[in-house]
Amino acid sequence: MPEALNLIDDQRPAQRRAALAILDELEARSAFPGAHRLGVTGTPGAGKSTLIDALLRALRARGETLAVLAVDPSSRASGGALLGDRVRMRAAGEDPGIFIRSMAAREQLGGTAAGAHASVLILSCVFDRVIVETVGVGQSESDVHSLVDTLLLVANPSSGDALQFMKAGLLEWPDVFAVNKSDLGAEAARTRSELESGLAVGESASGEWRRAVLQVSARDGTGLDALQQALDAHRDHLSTSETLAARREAGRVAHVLSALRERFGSRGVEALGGATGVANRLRESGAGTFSLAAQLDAELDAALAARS
Ligand SMILES: Nc1nc2c(ncn2[C@@H]2O[C@H](COP(=O)(O)OP(=O)(O)O)[C@@H](O)[C@H]2O)c(=O)[nH]1
Ligand SMILES: [Mg+2]
Repeated sequence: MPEALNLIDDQRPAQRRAALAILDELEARSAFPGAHRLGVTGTPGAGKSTLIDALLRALRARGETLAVLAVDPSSRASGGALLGDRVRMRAAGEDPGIFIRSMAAREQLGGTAAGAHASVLILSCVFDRVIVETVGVGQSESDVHSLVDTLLLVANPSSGDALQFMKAGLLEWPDVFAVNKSDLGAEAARTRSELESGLAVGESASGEWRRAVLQVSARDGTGLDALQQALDAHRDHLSTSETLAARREAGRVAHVLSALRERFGSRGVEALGGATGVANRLRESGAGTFSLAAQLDAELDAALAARS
């Protein structure tokens, strides 16, 4: 597993081509719907890692195998927060049914999105559920949304948090909301109703899935059963309504777009006809996401070279 994940970091041309071929193959062959891809986002300190640890224990006890990809936007694979995540996710222990890996986001989410996208693909071929933990900092919400089937937002029990999400326009992305640390008292209930009223405004955008705000405590286990049920219910909702395939497809397009945008800016993306153009190319070429991204990259390179 670590070898497969390392392959995608290898930038040498031959290795890169081999990696792309492997990823396309995995993508083409992986069972649908396959692993549940769950994103967990929220402000630093909201309790994402602690909550994931609690979920790992509960889901593992049900017989599931799980992988966690912790994406840290502030560091380039330095120690700090990532080490903290390891410490807080103790459930792993020596259990081969649980795999935890950290990656630095500057090179990944919103940076080289390919890394996160490829990692999720590889892990979802092996584990029943893949959990992506990422700090919520504006833009990354839509990035992580395009990586996963279900996005969980973990909030602190504080009005400040709720307000900040609303101001930043972040409420449109998550599918399930959890106000954590309800063991700390009444503030959690207030934050919950604030979030609920914020959601009511954007309700139509979320289609038929009714987004719920749950109150949980990763520390004492309050609300964790309900949270698990909500996460599974969302996944079931997606699978039965056929929106899962559409969401995965949109995720592939988003991956190609962010890879291109990173190198060529939005101008480059426009030259290819924007999101619609890329979606059409994906459909018409029948190519895998990873090799198509590389191919379009080369096309834009050639176009630029021809112009200069
Ligand atoms: N009281 C209380 N503290 C919590 C709870 N969940 C997490 N914490 C604490 O909040 C701090 C941040 O938790 P962490 O999981 O690292 O947050 P992350 O940055 O969102 O991953 C730690 O000190 C945790 O022990 C909870 O349910 N109740
Ligand atoms: Mg964390």
